Amino acid sequence: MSSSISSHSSLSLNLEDNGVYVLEKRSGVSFPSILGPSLKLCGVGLRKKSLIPFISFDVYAFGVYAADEDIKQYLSWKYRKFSASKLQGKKEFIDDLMESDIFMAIRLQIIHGGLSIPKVRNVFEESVGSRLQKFGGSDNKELLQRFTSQFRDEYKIPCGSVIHLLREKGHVLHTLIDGQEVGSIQSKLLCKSILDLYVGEEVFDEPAKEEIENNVATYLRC
Ligand code: DAO
Ligand code: DAO
Repeated sequence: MSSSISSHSSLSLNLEDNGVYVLEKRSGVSFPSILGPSLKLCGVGLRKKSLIPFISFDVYAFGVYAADEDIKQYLSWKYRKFSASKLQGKKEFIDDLMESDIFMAIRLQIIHGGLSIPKVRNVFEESVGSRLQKFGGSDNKELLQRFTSQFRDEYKIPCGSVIHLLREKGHVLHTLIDGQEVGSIQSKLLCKSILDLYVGEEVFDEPAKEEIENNVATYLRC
């Protein structure tokens, strides 16, 4: 994939916020309500990881963002006639959000100290890998490999590190660690698989998903 400059590219590396924050209460992490000129916060949540039954720890807090203009452009014609409560849990609506060419971002802030990259890679071989399989079938080893190989062993993600996963126009997934781009991959399947972890059928944080659905439904109209 060439690194052609899309209309959002220069902005993605300059994700300034507007100074208004939303608190993820359980972790105490706050998220800017706006990222760059077009991304609006849709919801915040917590990613936990269980080690053994009943014992889990918090890995990162996350915020899900979307460009409200894109939501209007791609989803309004089909869904604006439904109330937010009608859209809650509607699978087709979520599928369209995940599959349309809507500029979106996930911002992760690491809470758990001492995550080593090899450990992290193993964990998302499981999480992202299972979604690639779910949506794309068994033949996606190469794509998973391309995604995970962006994260080199020598990278450090101490507590407080901020990671952005940006889905830009054309289903290009850019990954930034503390503001530095570490790679980009053009794949609709990969973008959908990542979003599915936060807004799909079996998510890390169910109340966060409801909040996201609700806000996306609001952005359809205003
Ligand atoms: O610390 O021993 C441990 C367990 C490590 C679990 C790693 C979970 C990583 C989850 C993905 C993080 C993506 C930034
Ligand atoms: O939480 O299991 C999960 C999936 C996380 C999605 C991928 C996050 C990528 C973060 C890379 C940081 C490692 C250097």
